[in-house]
Amino acid sequence: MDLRKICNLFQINGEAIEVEPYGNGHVNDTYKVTVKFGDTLTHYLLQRMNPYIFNNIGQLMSNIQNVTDWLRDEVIKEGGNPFRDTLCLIHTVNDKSYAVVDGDSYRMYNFIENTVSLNKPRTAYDFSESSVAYARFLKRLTLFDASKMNVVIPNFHNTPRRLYSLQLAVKNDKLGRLKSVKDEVKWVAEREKYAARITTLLASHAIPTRVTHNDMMLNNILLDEATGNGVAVIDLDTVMSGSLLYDFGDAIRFGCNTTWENDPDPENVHFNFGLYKVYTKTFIEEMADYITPLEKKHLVFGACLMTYECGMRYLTDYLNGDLYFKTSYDAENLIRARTQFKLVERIEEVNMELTDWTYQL
Ligand code: ADP
Ligand code: GN1
Ligand code: MG
Repeated sequence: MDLRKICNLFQINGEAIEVEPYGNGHVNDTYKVTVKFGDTLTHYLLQRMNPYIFNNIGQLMSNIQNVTDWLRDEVIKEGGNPFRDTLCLIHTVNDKSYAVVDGDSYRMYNFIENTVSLNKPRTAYDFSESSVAYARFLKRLTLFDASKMNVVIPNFHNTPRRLYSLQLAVKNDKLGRLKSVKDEVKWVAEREKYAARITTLLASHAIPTRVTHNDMMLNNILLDEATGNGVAVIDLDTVMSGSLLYDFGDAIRFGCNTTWENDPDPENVHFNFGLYKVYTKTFIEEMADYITPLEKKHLVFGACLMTYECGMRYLTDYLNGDLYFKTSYDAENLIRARTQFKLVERIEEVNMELTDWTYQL
């Protein structure tokens, strides 16, 4: 169906005249929509949700509705702009939070203008502002009742379960790809001791379970295009209960890698210590009244674990036939896994120094 017709199912003010693919997420199909009303052009953001990943769209959208409503109220209380500082769902003309067309589910958001979603920080300030925006997001959700949330992707950051999924993919070897990844599988097994460390801390209540984002990469934060100031946290599909170590870890995994996730030469992967320091200093300042000493002690480990887990997920998907992550060529998931594993090694090299530095903040 013509995507413009889908847009017209939503409460947009005018007629959709242009729909163009937008952004470079790995999961949903995202479009920037231009709507005309008289001489006025307005933009919206349309997304087709990934049906392979999200198999209960009703539950997913109930989460997004609850979280965006809550964030809007918090932004208003702070005197902010609820149409810029957070995502707002645009309902359908039948007042539903999403539309189903030919079996596909679509949602629409306000388009947050004059912002950028970056795969690499342009400056250290960008990265520091992404830390401010994330800390603000966490603080706004402190009193949000996590029991209202549906578990949209069970065991999302349950690393022992991720390890089990990899072992299953190895056992099944559906596409006969195992022979080319024997070294990587061995590498993962050698670090098995990492897997349960955070889940154990959470289960024993040694660290708090919080409402977290669970996909806190730099490109899921919109920064003001001109000033670099943090504007809004986006991509709320995975907001669920978790540990801030997962979010912090993902932010560092993504932002402190000196090369691209799909760089075919893992030797290009280095850990950017300078950016780590900038992000962490800001985060700890912003979270001073919230973060516990044990969380602080495990921040570097969080980065190591999230990188280990993400590499494992790419490797699993490679063995399963690239069903989860969008890929543009055959070996892309394997290449991504290799860059993640190299980054783990780089973090391991500076782990002690980094942990001491962080804990002294
Ligand atoms: P995915 O889950 O596929 O990563 P995202 O929700 O992160 O999808 O959206 C993909 C991209 O679209 C983002 O990286 C960002 O560039 C852009 N984007 C998403 N929501 C908005 C918005 N409300 N306003 C402006 N740009 C947005
Ligand atoms: C996916 O949707 P996107 O591109 O923000 C994935 C994350 C991974 C990331 C790796 C729902 O994030 O968990 O860390 O790719 N999101 C989901 O690049 O699985
Ligand atoms: Mg995204």
